[in-house]
Amino acid sequence: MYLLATFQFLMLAISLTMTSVQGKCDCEPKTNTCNFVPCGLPGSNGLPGRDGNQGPKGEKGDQGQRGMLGPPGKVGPMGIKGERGPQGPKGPKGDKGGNQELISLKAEMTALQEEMRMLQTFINKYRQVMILSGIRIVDEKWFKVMESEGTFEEGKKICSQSGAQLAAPRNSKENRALQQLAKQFGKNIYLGMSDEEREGTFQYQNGQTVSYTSWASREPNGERKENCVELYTDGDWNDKSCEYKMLVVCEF
Ligand SMILES: [Ca+2]
Ligand SMILES: [Ca+2]
Repeated sequence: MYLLATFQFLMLAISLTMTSVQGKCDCEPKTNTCNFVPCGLPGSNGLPGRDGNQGPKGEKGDQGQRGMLGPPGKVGPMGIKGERGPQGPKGPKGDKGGNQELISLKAEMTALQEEMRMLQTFINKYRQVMILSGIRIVDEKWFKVMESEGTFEEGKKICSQSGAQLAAPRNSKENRALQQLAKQFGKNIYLGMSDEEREGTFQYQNGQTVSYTSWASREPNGERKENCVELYTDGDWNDKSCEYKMLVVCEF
């Protein structure tokens, strides 16, 4: 027992001595030696460790800077029409026109008078040409010589084909126009009327009773033998047989 205790005491002393020497080791880089225990080469880095646990939530950061202005949006629907605003104040009275306006007005009148003169000249020439062509105008009615000769029935047909009818004066003015045509062409004219349906009662082609007449003295006198009417070159009328050849004049 005594030996064993001595031996353990010695080992403990040695162990304490070596621990003390290692704590004072002074390694030199060039020789990697020390006085008592040689130093080893440094080992390589180990593998990265596992991710740690999630840290606590941080504090709220500061407000960021304002962003750039975005593009304009779509046009919205039209709004409701607003109420009419109050009438504005009356404006100042305008300046009185000068002589220039009067001069301009006179120039326009002069130009207009010249145009009217030229138009009247044109109308006179046109009327002369129409007269020479056998045309007479009374108000809105036109009389035109269509053929130099024709019976009453032939005359009615000729006028009808042109959308017109045999001339039948309704007043002295129209009768005078037909008289001028008869005189111009030197021939009597069959008028658009007859008493064929009812002796003694003359009617226009549309069936209406004649309202204006210009009978010559002692006319009409033909009774059943004379049912048509001719206009003399002096404008007087005579009941006449319908089979003669006379100037054919239509009214439009
Ligand atoms: Ca008769
Ligand atoms: Ca007669």
